[in-house]
Amino acid sequence: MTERTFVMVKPDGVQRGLIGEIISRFEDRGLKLVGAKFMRIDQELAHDHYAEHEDKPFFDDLVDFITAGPVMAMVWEGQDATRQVRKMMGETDPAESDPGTIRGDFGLDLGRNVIHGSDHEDPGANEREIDLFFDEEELLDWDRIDETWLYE
Ligand code: D4T
Repeated sequence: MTERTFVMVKPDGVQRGLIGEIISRFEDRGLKLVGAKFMRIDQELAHDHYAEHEDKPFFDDLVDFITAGPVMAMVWEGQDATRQVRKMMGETDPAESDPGTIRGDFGLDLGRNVIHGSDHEDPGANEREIDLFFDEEELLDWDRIDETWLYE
């Protein structure tokens, strides 16, 4: 089932020069980039995005971190995209992530986990997050030339 998912290279990933590497992994996999925005998250957006963690002890640090520098917000499209991106990202804690995953290859610390992707176990999270970060006209419908060789 083709779907769209929200992905963001967090401020640590941007500062460490990992945007290109991360985009390459999704492109190589066959996922299609349909939206991208290099931006700074303000307090209001940070609170909306992390609303589910508002009561957690790490919430203030999380907001400080995600607003500390630019992020690369993206929408990727493909078959089972939300779940496949999460698998490619690894576990929330890089220390528990397998080598070969993004967090397993580029992170060591839970509070600096490089990338965010919509939770595939939270129905509607992908659409909710896409709506939070993008206007409809910022998302493009287009065909990758290799699509007939990516899908049966
Ligand atoms: P995000 O949302 O950043 O992609 O991470 P996950 O979806 O993988 O994990 P999450 O929502 O449970 O956590 C959000 C964010 O909070 C940081 N965090 C989390 C933290 O600093 N301390 C903690 O104890 C937890 C659970 C890391 C990711």
